[in-house]
Amino acid sequence: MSDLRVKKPPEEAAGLLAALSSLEVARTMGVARAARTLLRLNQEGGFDCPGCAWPEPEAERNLFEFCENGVKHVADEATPLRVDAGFFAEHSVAHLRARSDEWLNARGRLAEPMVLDEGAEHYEPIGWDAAFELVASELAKGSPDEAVFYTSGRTSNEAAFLYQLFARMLGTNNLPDCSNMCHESSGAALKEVVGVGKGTVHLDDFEACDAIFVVGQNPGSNHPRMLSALEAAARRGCAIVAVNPLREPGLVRFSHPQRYESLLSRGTPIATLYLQVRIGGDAALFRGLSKAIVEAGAIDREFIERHTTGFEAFEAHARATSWTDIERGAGVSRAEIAQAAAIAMRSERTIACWAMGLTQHKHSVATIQELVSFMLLRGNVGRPGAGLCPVRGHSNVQGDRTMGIWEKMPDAFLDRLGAACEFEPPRAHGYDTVGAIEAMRAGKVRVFFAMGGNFLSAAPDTLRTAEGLERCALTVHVATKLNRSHVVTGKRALVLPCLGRTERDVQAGGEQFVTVENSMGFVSASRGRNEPASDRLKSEPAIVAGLARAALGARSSVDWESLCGDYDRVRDLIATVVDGCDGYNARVRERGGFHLRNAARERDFASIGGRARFSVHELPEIRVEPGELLMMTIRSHDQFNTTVYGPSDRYRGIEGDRRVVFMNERDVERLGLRAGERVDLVSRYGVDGPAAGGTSHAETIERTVEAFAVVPFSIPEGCVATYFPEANPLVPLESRADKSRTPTSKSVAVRVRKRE
Ligand SMILES: Nc1nc2c(c(=O)[nH]1)N[C@H]1C(S)=C(S)[C@@H](COP(=O)(O)OP(=O)(O)OC[C@H]3O[C@@H](n4cnc5c(=O)[nH]c(N)nc54)[C@H](O)[C@@H]3O)O[C@H]1N2
Ligand SMILES: Nc1nc2c(c(=O)[nH]1)N[C@H]1C(S)=C(S)[C@@H](COP(=O)(O)OP(=O)(O)OC[C@H]3O[C@@H](n4cnc5c(=O)[nH]c(N)nc54)[C@H](O)[C@@H]3O)O[C@H]1N2
Ligand SMILES: [Mo]
Repeated sequence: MSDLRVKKPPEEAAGLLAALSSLEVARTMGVARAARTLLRLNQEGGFDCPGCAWPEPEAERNLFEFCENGVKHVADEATPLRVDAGFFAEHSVAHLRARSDEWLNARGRLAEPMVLDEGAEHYEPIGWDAAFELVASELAKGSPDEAVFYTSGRTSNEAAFLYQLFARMLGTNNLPDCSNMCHESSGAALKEVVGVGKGTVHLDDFEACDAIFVVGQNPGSNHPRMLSALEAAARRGCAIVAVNPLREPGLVRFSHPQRYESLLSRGTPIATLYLQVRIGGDAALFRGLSKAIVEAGAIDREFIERHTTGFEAFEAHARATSWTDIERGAGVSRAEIAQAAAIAMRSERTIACWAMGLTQHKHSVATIQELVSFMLLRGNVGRPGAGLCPVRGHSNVQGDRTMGIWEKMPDAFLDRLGAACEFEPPRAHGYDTVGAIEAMRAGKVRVFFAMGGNFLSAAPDTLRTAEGLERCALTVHVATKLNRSHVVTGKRALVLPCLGRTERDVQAGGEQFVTVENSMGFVSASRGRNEPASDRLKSEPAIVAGLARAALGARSSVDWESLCGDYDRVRDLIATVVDGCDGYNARVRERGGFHLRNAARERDFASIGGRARFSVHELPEIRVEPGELLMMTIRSHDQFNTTVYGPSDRYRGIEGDRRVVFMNERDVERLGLRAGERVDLVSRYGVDGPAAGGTSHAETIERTVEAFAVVPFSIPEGCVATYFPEANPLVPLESRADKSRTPTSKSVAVRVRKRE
């Protein structure tokens, strides 16, 4: 039946196992090809890792500037297998739908453009021009706002810029992206209180800090190269505080997989202090830390007076919050909070890092602002060795935003775009991800177009999102690998295969490179050298250009052909439109790239009236009904978002099966369950109800996933964890974060139902 094996989680991350595991992946690519490819990974003149957005060192790069998981992402793209017309002739769409995400991905690289006609059972080959004509004719049947243009975060700056230009020339701001499900809460929170929606630290700040808070993040699996920075910091005595409901081995101990001595030793302890908060307990925790700091008078008064506003109200509010409320909300004791506060007060320079554990809750924006207030108290913004560090996910998700992929870009950007390209951009805000799904469900979307990604599996509420996609007249996916979104389609569908990061991109003007921006605002070039997976692939910029020519025709004053013939011309246009990008072409060619200016990093808060803001929030009431547990959906070590490489989660001791639910032992016992028992998980959510649970509403929808195995784990009582995307059918479309509208994938109220 099941191959599930549960082992004791290892005591440390990386080390010998990681080194061996990445070699195994390289073997599947062929050793020579693997070696050639990997030697160019994250090197100057090479390509940017298609995995996460953690930066490469600017000064000295190692010969091997990549991690075990980066190798997997590269190998996944550089696979020798192909999905071509023959494959689709053999497998009907119905047959493909019945296969797992893992199986679909493992078939290989998409090799030629394919079309699924209305009523057809198989995809069939189609020429590029016919494909562009098909999209153009469908677009022409409706208003521009009946089209949606989604972006995933692997898209280069050049492709992203052209793509948003095309959408806006067509007449819509319907530009949802994966960021809507990811760090949207960070952007929304930071913009309000420090004026810039991005992080304020650079990599070298990690060499100068005294304390690092790693909150709601699992770098061992998702940003493995960050562990090198944490390890180096730990070795020189920097204190590291981990805040996470799960005890993640990567935050406990790490041995560097590329250092010989650490292959033999037990590795470096990482977390000085590990606070196992309850899910959503971070706001209360940071309030507690702030309370301890103001009560001790350990604040940076000069910074507060010169650079901030709202301190008095915040201070009074923090003092007035009772320790009982803080302890209950956070799920950690006052004594533990005092230990963390002592670390914060001893530290002159503190960095706070965070990821999805903070962003995917109903109260995420307020929680991140609570964290910012804690940082402002001691002047930890805009000073060397200190700062705010939202750690981005996809390798270019931050760059895509900078280039204008957003449903609500500010008018200043639209003004410059319109002036440079001689048109009047639409001003009404477009759909974000959740808004797009609602519009599809309401029959308001004719064409859904995705530049990368796997919308169906990434989005919340899988079944209801599928119903939305199926109501579209045409769904189009520009992709490298086959995924579920290609087989749950509109009335007609196109799959358009594109070049990957690792591949040579030759256009009319010769060989091209693209640019990307990492999590720390550093922009650099990426140049693939591998032979393209097939001679029928186009680059993403060429696909946008082809589509724009077909759909806009004489309406567009932009010379698309010339732009995509030489990406330098796209970059010249970027330089005139995008803030901070003047001299773009020259600057990406100098010394490996350049940092975009971040005003908050310079303590310039002019955009929000000259001062950073302390904010006052009520602590969230995290309500679950009796009998409900709060569920977070997380990534395993062996996946990249919806791309599942295998059924293993080595650091958490899971092998052979991903349909598991991690539970506290006392909950297992209380509910009369046994380890390994299969249960169904049910979420019930009233439309307009509270994020966590709530069954008191008129219209309640019950959602179920079946046969998840119970795994007792080190997690607070009342909290459970499952894997994304298997548990996405449980995430209610209507449950989203205040202000950022991010689906609350880390707090879903569920019930455990025994199986007969
Ligand atoms: N190998 C690999 N690398 C990746 C990805 C991948 O799938 N695979 N995905 C990329 C992308 S797009 C992203 S956004 C990042 C994601 O990187 P992460 O944010 O690290 O990813 P998640 O697995 O979603 O993990 C969130 C962590 O938050 C914790 N958590 C959950 N709820 C709470 C909470 O309420 N409070 C606190 N303090 N912690 C909580 C979980 O226990 C878990 O450790 O990684 C990127 N890098
Ligand atoms: N329940 C739950 N849901 C979540 C999350 C969660 O933690 N829990 N996390 C959310 C987050 S943080 C994110 S970022 C989203 C991710 O959402 P997406 O970005 O939509 O999903 P990915 O799985 O990253 O997309 C993978 C697909 O991208 C395509 N691809 C890969 N490389 C390229 C390329 O170079 N070009 C093109 N055109 N296509 C390419 C491949 O076909 C592959 O199948 O999911 C979100 N959904
Ligand atoms: Mo993400």
